[in-house]
Amino acid sequence: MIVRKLEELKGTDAEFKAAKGTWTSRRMLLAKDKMGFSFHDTLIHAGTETYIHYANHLEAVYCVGGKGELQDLDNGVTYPLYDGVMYALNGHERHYLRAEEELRMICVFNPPLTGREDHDENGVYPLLTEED
Ligand code: 9YT
Repeated sequence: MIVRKLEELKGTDAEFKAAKGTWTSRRMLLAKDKMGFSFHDTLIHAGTETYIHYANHLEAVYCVGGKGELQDLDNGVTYPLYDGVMYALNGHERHYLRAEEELRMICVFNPPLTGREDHDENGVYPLLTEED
């Protein structure tokens, strides 16, 4: 069994801040844990906009705090985000995340992240494995 506490991840490599500064991901389970998915507690910082395209991953996200919106660029629909809203990117949809107030998002990725991934200029995470 694996038990981890958010307070213990703070200040370690598992607390990953995006180069663009719009989000911070506390990566609680990673590829090395051999669960088949990774599990993150992510903060999308207030007043930011992030363009994302997970071309190589599936992601489900559950908002547990804050206020913002998700814009699906593939169908043009914008969804409000607040505590209790879940979305799953089952079609690699290009999207924007906008945070009016800091959003707290619980995320899972398949395949699992290794912990070093950040968005490139196209909003994509590279497909890394533990061997990379
Ligand atoms: C919800 C979302 O995609 N936020 C960007 C960061 C990502 N979830 C991560 O790496 O934790």
